[in-house]
Amino acid sequence: MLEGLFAGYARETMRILFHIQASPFARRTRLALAHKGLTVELRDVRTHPEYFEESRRLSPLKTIPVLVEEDGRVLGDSTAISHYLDRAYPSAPRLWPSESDDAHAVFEVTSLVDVALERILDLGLRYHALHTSDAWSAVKAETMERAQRALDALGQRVSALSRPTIARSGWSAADMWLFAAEQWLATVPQRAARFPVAAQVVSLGWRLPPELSRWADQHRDRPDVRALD
Ligand SMILES: N[C@@H](CCC(=O)N[C@@H](CS)C(=O)NCC(=O)O)C(=O)O
Repeated sequence: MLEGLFAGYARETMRILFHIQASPFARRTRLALAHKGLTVELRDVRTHPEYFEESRRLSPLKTIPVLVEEDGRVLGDSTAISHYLDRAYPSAPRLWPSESDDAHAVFEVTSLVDVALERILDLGLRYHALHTSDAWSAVKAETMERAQRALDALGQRVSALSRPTIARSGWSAADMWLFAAEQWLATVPQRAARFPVAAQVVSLGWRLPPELSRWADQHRDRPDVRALD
């Protein structure tokens, strides 16, 4: 059944992840692979244009990350990759908890992270060329209101925690998603001077709740987190 999910790719012996060093989607996928104890050859599509072309050819999604498994099968989208990894490597620690309370918390947090990131990336990158349109300020206000509401809700969720992780069972996809998002949002202003696209993202006017950074502080020294840089 899994075959239908993958495009064919010449057999490789090493698992490959096409990534972008600063991408929160790629970074959370690297955390997911580390949690599963899986090694991967990293191919940065920003520093190597040939890898960019290859990733575009391999996945119709046209986004990063893209995983190429050891048997050559290809899968894009960080969330799809993480669900696949839990099923393909069931004896390794789970990314997505199965117990109901943990599952509820994890699915809520990951969907809030994605609403915030995707709204901000859509306006800051994909549709920013429309910023001179008469409709821009209304679309931007409505979209950013959604993103900010998601960020604020995440701030409330982590403030209510009595432990460092979202799930009682420990480090999970929710922590990976939230940690990578916090890191990206916290550091994008530093990149704004060098990268116009980062400046566009900053110009949207979102606010990173300080509770999120305090929550992330507890995890910055994890070996898998430190290995990202
Ligand atoms: N839902 C996707 C989103 C991935 C995504 O948007 N990646 C960005 C890099 S941060 C990208 O590839 N952007 C290029 C584009 O959209 O053309 C995932 O979780 O992997």
